Amino acid sequence: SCINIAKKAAARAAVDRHVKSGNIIGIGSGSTVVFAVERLAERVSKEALKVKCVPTSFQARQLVIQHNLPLTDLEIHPELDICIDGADEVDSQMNLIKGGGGCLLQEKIVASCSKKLVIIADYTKDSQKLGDQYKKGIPIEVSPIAFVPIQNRIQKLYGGKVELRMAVNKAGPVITDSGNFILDWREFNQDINWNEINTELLLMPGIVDTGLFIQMASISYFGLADGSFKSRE
Ligand code: DER
Repeated sequence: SCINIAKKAAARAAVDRHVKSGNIIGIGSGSTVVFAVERLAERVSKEALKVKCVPTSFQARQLVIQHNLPLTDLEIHPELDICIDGADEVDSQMNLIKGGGGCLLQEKIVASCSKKLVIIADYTKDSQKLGDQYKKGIPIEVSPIAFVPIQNRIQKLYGGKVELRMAVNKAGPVITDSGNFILDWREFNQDINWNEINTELLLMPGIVDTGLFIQMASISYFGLADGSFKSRE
């Protein structure tokens, strides 16, 4: 599909331009990073690259293991050279909205330990990942006991709608890899200062982290349906 062609183009550009032998690499979560891990495995076998991978989720860990890539973690390698991850939106200031796949907490932790965060995303007419739409809402990871008071407080303070993310193939809410719930905050008034909001949200007891990655990304690669890509930094 043209979306996968676009994802693959972004993923290959990131891996080919930024990964070198000896790198400790953060592996993001979601569908686009699958193409990055495939390209990484290709390069490791073709060029005998020496790399080690720190996963950002159970999904990412399975991906690394399935591609026979060396696995490590933040206890052994607390400083990474690069983290390659997807995003739901990249705005004009290179701030990210992440968490569409519910992995934002470990993604943000691993990204914060990396010298460089490289974002890969598809840029097709129906993916709408670039620009200041904030259409998909902001995911917020919360402690399960606190989700109702936090829902009420966000709606009261900032407006919009805050919904508990329900699972599809399991009864009840999505439970993250860290055992928390995800709230999706939508329909807020557009022109708010995301940096300020993010700081205020992180001060709320019970909020573990947000899907707002403010000024963390170094460069973003957007793949196009024709297999080409463009980058933003
Ligand atoms: O959950 C996440 O943050 C993922 O990285 C997500 O934002 C990107 O997933 P995709 O590559 O499947 O669009």
